[in-house]
Amino acid sequence: MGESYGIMTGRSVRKTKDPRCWQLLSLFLGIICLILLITVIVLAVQKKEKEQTSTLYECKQVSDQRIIDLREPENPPNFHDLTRNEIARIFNFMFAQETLNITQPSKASLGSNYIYAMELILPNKNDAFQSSTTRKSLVTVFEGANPNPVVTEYCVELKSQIQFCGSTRSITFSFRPITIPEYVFILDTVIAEANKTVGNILKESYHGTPINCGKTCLGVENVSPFAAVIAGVEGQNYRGLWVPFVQLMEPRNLHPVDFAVLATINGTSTPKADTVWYNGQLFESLDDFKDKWEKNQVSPLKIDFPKMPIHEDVIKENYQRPPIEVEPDGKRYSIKDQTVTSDHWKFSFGISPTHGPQLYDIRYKGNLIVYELGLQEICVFYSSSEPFGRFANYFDSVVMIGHYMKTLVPGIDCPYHATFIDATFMSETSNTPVTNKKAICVFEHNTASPLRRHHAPTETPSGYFEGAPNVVLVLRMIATLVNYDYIFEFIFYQNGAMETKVSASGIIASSFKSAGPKYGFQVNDQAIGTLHNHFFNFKVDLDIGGTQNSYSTYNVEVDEVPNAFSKADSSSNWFQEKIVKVDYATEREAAYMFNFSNPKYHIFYNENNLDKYNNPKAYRLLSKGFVKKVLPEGVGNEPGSPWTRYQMAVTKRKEIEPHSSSKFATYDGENRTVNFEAFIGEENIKNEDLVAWVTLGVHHIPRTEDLPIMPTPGNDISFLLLPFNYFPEDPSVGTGDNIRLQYDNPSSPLKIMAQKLNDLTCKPPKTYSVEDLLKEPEMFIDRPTI
Ligand SMILES: [Cu+2]
Repeated sequence: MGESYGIMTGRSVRKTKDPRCWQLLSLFLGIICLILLITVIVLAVQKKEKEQTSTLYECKQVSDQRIIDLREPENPPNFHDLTRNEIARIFNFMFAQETLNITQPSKASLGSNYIYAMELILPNKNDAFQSSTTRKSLVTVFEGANPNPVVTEYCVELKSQIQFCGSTRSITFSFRPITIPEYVFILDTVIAEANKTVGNILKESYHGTPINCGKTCLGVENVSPFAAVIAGVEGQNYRGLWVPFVQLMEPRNLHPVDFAVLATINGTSTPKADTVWYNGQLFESLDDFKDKWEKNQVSPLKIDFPKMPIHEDVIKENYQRPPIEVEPDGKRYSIKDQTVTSDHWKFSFGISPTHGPQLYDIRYKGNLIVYELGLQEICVFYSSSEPFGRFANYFDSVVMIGHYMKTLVPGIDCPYHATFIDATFMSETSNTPVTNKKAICVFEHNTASPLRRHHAPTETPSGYFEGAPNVVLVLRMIATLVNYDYIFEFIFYQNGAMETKVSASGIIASSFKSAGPKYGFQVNDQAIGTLHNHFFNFKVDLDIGGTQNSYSTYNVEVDEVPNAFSKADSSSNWFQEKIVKVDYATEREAAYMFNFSNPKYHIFYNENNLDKYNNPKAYRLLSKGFVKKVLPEGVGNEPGSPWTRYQMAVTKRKEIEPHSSSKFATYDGENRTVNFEAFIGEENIKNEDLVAWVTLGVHHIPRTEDLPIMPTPGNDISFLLLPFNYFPEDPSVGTGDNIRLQYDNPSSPLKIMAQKLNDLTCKPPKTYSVEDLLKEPEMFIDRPTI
């Protein structure tokens, strides 16, 4: 039974097993089919993707002639900034001079001898194009440890055996620019004394204290230098600094509290808290303020501590990214040894620690146009009813403009595809060279508007359209000078024109609202944005058709001619315009003050360099930033910037007049280190090597929309250098970016004449600058030190 059962069972099992087996087999085959199907789909998708990606290849550098080599050269060319190696050599050399008794930066104080700055000395122009010129550096040393403290400037020659060159120059100690050890010393002293003497008054008035303050702190911002000549104490080795207090809440500049202390230093003495200002009242000292407060002789001021501003969140959930630019065939320029070369332009660039951006040897298609083009100074004079706003007359070289060319953020400051270049300089706070990463950027930019275009369907024999996109080459750097950010850019157009442009952004300065409507509009609960001006001076050493240049203007004047064609009155006159060429013989004649009544073109040319029609082959200087200075000449700090008196001055180039301003301009009112007015003499300027000193400016009445951070539209000024009868026709007419559509005759098909149509069929290369931003974000903003 068991067996039969077994058999039966077996059979019955076999019988009952068979359908399961088929089921399993079907399932197995089904799975196999499914896997095969999936495999076929995956392969098909992959094939399709492969087909797609095979057409979307990565954009590649087409020309192997382009080189981007950002390494510091071992033997730098003449215009190259001091290299790390050179700065290190100068440090070693200076520290080895035992008689100079130079202190290490970490131990430097006002009373010690320490190196403040190192700057490249440009070779004489006659020697500049020789490769064997010895490089030189100006080394500024503050000699506070000397019995008679002084600032000394040394010339150091960077031969294989480094040595001093030429004579030294001594500058009155009190003329020195603002230095970090001194600045920290002053602020620490003022803050400590104010906290000790009137800390309780400050707490009662402003709901904050300068020390041990938690989240309600008072600090200082926008100090105003106060020179001996303004204080009426000339010859006393005096330096003053108005130190206004603010509530430390973003943006601190816009939380003034109408309390300031005038700190003074005589020689190398300890800073002293001098005059005090509180709520419109002046006091002789902090003690005087305290006494009068306790005697109820002070009108108290109550200001709530501000809250952190919250800006409305305007980012949508389905936010779409803005357009970006790509270089479909790679970079169309090279950079090596701080020299940029494109198909049209070649120039060298650098950063002067004192003066900021500098360009040299600017050539268009091999023609030298400008030997040297550089910022000289930035002046900003404020107006207010309170002393620290009133005396806020800034000469920005006082803080060394070049040192504040900070890291540029890709996608904001420069496009992602830009080439970013480091800047190296010597800092008073370090005995090794300091590098500001990505301080300069170079890029090509398609402005997306025509460089030229014309639509001519009725032209004989062939109707045509012709045009070219306006693609420019740009070099840019941005200086953050305390509250302001100045964007400097040099724009090179394909048609031989170049533009020097400054745009302003950053945070406006302010006075407490009681400063009154005469000086500005109230922009938040406690501040008025104070009226001020911005002036920029540029040196432009033009060499148009050689160094021997002349300056003329083509004035546009009224032309009254007879109208013999009038049937009514044949003796009547017709009025139109005419060109009157005016030549300028001397520097004084050429000092230009803008006048709307006399429109004119400013022309630089070589009198012996004429075209076949006898036109001088010239360049025209066109300013889009001439501004009238309204302050009177010769009073206050005005004589420190005589270049603001002229929209342009043209002088004979002299090696002894390298700059229109100096880092001593803030405090040297007693005896100017650079006297620009003296540059403008009776010297002949016909057939001479000429320099145009160009002043751009704006008057700024702040508005609420300048908060929280000033937008750039409307805050940009520039000047252009434009070829004017220099070339026989637009020299960019043959540019590869040109497009011409043409019918050879009325019945022929339309021809498209273009090098390459710019439809993007390749995948843009990954922009390394984005990767930097993600990998090393701290490169782009200094970590707070406190
Ligand atoms: Cu401004």
